[in-house]
Amino acid sequence: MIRLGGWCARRPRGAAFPAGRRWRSGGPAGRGAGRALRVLVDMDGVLADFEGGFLRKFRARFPDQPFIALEDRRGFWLSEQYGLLQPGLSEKAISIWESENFFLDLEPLPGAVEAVKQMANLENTHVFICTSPIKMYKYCPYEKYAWVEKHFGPDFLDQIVLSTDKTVVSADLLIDDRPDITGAEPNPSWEHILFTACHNRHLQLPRPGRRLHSWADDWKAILDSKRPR
Ligand code: DGP
Ligand code: MG
Repeated sequence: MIRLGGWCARRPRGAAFPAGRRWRSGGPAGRGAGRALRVLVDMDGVLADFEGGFLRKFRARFPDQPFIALEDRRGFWLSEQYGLLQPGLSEKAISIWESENFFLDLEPLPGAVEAVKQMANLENTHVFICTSPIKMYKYCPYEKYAWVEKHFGPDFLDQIVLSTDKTVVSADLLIDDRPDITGAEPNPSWEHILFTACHNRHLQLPRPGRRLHSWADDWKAILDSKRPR
């Protein structure tokens, strides 16, 4: 569901933060003291190439099984589409992302790391990586933290929000590849910007839904459209 976001607590960022801690939220300026824009950026399918990483490991582990090429992907749930392809294939698919090093080995999507680092350095902008872990928690949560540290550095670990329900997280924007983001809060504060992925590129968005087609697209204009005039 795509919704326009409302107001949420904001605080200024920048000079008041300690040197070398540029991305850290909070700081001496205090809570709610300013008008910083808060942006939630999803991880799988937006920063990390979940679909590409999955297909590569699925084909390596199950070379004799049918698979779905990225251009034929439809629907958010990979396991559902694989289950329709052949009985038992859904379980094989799930076993891929439940394996050790699956999340850690994901490649960043083109331009993602550079864009989010730039975004986090903008004035009056707070960026959080908001990601839903899988229920099989043996590797996934640890590897998501390790992935962020590897690609963004240790200071960015403070910006991680792990939540299976993103509707209860308040922000101005949520950039996410999942088309239907629902949860306990029927009116999330954020506007959902649908990040284009192989599984959602064919969908017609209900008005006034907006897309970010890739990190080469004008994400700064989307942020600016939400800033107070
Ligand atoms: P997010 O990108 O934050 O919406 O997280 C989505 C999570 O769901 C991510 O860890 C990958 C996982 N996922 C993707 N496809 C499937 C699926 O078909 N079944 C299950 N159980 N999880 C999936
Ligand atoms: Mg995602």
